[in-house]
Amino acid sequence: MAETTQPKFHSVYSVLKAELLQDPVFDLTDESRKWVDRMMDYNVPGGKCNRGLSVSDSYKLMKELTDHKKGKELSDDEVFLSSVLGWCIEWMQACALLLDDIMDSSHTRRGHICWYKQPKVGMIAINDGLMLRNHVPRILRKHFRTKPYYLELLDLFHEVECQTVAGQMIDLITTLLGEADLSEYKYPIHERIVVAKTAYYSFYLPVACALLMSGEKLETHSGMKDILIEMGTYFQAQDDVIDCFGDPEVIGKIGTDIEDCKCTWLVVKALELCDEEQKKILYDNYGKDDPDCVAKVKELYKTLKIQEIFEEYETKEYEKLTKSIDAYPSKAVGAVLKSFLAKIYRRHY
Ligand code: DMA
Ligand code: MG
Ligand code: MG
Ligand code: MG
Repeated sequence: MAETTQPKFHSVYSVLKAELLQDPVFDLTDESRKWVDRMMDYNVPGGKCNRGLSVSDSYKLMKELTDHKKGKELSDDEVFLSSVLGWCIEWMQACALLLDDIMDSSHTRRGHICWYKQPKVGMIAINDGLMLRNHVPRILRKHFRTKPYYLELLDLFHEVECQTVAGQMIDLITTLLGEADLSEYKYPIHERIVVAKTAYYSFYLPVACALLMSGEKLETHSGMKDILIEMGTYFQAQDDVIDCFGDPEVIGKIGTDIEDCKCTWLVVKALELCDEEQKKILYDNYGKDDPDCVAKVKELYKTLKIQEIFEEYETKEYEKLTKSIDAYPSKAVGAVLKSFLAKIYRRHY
C-alpha cells in the first residue's frame, strides 16, 4: 500500500540531498560539499512539514474524487513525485526562514539557534539561503523535466516566490512607517503583507502543485485560490498571536515582533481598541529592543483582552471558510480545503 507517511516523506529528503550534493552544476569541492550537507540538514527537514506532506495528501484526495479511483492507492511513483514537490516547498520555505531570521534578528528556529547565529556561519548564511533557493529548480528539472506540466510548475514556483519576496519586503519596510507613526497600522496593510508573505506559498502552492500533477489547469480553479488565500491570512494572524503568547519551548522560536515593530494582527487590534492613555503606552514601548518595553506591550494586550478577541475572530473565520468551502463546486477540492482548515483551526504552534 503506497501512502505518504512521515518516514516515507523523509526518505525522499535523503534522495534529493544526495542528488544535489553530486549535481555537477554546483561543482562542489569536498569542503563545500560538507558545508552544504550540514547546512541542508540544519535548515530543511526540521519543521512540521505540513506544507510538504500536504502535496501528496491533496493529490490523493483529488485523485480519489475526480478519477473515480476511490480506494485505489497511489502508485510508488506518484507518492515519490508528490513528495518531491512537497520537498520543493519545504526547501523554498527553508530559504525564506533562514533569510527571515536574519532580517527579523531572531534568536531561535525549530528549537535550535538560528543558522546565521551558529558559530562560523554569520553572514555566510545569506549565500546559504541563495543556495537553498537555487536547489528548487534543480530538483524540479531532475524529476519533472519530461512532464507535460513542467513549464507550468516552474512558473508556479517562480510566481509564488515573487509574491513571497514582495510580501517580505512590505513586511520590512512597513516597520519604517510604523516607527514614524504607529497609527498607520491598520488591517488592510496587515492583510496585504500576510497574503503575500505567507498565504501564497503556505496554502496555495501545495494545492496548486497537486492540481498540476493531476493534469488540471490552474486557471480553472481561481475560486479555490481565493479560499486558500483567506485561510493563509488566518494562519498568519495565528502566527502573530503565537509570536507574542506562544511558549518558545513548544513553538521552537522566540518571538521578536514587538521589538521589530511589526505590523501584526495584535497591534492593529490594540490600536483599534485603546484609549488615549493606552495609546501612549503603545507609542512609548512598541518597537523597542528592551524586555521591559516588550512586557508593557504584552500587558496592554492582556488588559485589552486581545487573545479573547482573537478567539472570536477564529470562530468567525472558521464559519466563513466552511461556508465558502461548502459552496465550492468541486467536491474533491472541497475535501482538500476542509482537511487544511481542520489542521490549522485553533492551533497553538
Ligand atoms: C515569515 O513571517 C514569512 C516568511 C515568508 C518566512 P514571520 O517573520 O512572522 O515568520 P516567523 O514568525 O516564523 O519568523
Ligand atoms: Mg518576518
Ligand atoms: Mg520572522
Ligand atoms: Mg511570525
